Amino acid sequence: MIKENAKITFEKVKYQYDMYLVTDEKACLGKDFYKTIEESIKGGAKIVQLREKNLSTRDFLIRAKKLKEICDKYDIPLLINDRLDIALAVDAAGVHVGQSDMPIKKVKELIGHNKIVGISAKTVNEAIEAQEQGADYIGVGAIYSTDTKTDSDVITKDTMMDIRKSVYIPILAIGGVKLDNIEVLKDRDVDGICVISDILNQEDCKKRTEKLIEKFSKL
Ligand code: TZP
Ligand code: MG
Repeated sequence: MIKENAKITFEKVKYQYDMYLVTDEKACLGKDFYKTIEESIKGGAKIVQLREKNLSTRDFLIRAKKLKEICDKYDIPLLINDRLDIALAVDAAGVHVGQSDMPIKKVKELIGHNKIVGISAKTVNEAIEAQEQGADYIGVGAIYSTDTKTDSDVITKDTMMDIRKSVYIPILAIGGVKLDNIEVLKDRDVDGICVISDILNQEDCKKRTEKLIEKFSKL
């Protein structure tokens, strides 16, 4: 049993969360969806979450399959937002859930403990509970209000710092994170940034991803 757990831990430590790209076709502003994501991966995105709010199950599956091929080509994990069934169908690296989605414990039971399961949290209690349930990372935000997700409340710096002090698993800043405001994360001791529009909106997504990584690494 110990050996098995050790293997799982070993497999997971290879994952890095510093530059976490979340997809949104609208944010690609008409550019080819797959090429845009691939450019960001070339620029250094270390993990991709396929987040689709308006696709039919059939189209979501097609998109997930294609994106999985791209992620496999670069040997980076693909996570699926919310839809455990889609993640299982394409053998994705894991799932990202929200507070009202399937609880982490249940997701892990179903998908397997060697997969990545992340969750969004806004409070210390949510973060502690996520860690207790076995979350592999926590997305914390919104840092700024964002047109990409208009119903996401902004959290304060104090809340972010309190969450940081309360959990040891990686915490990632999400919501309105941009190249020209990333300094705000200084001292917050976050392990990574989750970005949609500030990457996907760009003409040169590769360069933008590189710049974000460089600036984040110097905070
Ligand atoms: N969860 C909280 S804010 C957000 C999500 C999915 C959207 C982030 O998008 P952007 O464009 O990087 O602000
Ligand atoms: Mg959700």
